[in-house]
Amino acid sequence: MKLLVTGAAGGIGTRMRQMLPSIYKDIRWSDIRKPDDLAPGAEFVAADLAKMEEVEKIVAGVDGIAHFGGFSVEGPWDTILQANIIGTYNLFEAAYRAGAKRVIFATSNHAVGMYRRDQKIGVNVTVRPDSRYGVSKCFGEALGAMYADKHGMRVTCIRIGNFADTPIDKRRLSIFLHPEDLVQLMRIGFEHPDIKYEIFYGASDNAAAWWDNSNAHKFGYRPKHKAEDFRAQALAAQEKLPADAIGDAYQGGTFSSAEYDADKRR
Ligand code: 15L
Repeated sequence: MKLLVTGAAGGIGTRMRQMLPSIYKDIRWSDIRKPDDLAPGAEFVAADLAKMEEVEKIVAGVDGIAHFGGFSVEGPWDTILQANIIGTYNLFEAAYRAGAKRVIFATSNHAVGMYRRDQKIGVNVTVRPDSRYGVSKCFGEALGAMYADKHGMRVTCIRIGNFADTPIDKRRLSIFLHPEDLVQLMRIGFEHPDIKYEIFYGASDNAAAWWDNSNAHKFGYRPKHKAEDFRAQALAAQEKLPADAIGDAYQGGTFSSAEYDADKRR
């Protein structure tokens, strides 16, 4: 199986460059610029996701794609439009034309960030994005559904919580995702014979979870890491953060409270 991983220079991509080569032997890495710490001999092809002709080059000959590329936080509309809307469209469309069989789309908790923290949600709820970034992730999930349902691509959307070695504050006790657990979810996306179109929450075994991740469990996901092991240090870090009435009420945290003016306008 030849794989393409986009976003190779980003936080997740950098960690994946350390972890995936022991599992998958033939990986092409891509990003807009070559990472300085690329392993000797690793295959790298640069591409601007907003340019279809460049995306066509990176997908050529691959069987599976993990799409971590794009803009990974809230940003101005044009940045989100180019990197995440046009970029994700180019990625799926080029993958389809090139005959790639499987795509793992790194979506985000911010696709559902306007659910309140006292709500437990599964993968069948209406999306409630908390930002333009979150909207772009909903767009990517919808695009994935279309390529799966109409064109038979096997698509796995992983709504990533917070990718880190430990949960860094109170909110992250609910959404922490250890790198090893992400790799486990990716292996399901690349290898499970029954994947057609699935959404999984990218979360470890978190006692304070806001998400019902039974769909991932149905496909064999057994996370090894637990946010609770770090509760004391996460709460100590939280003490140093400013209170945020809206951000602390909604799942998306500061993504939910930034630019929030609903109460003033109603
Ligand atoms: C995300 O989607 C971002 O890519 C990441 O930088 C974090 O902000 C994360 O969500 C989070 O919600 O903690």
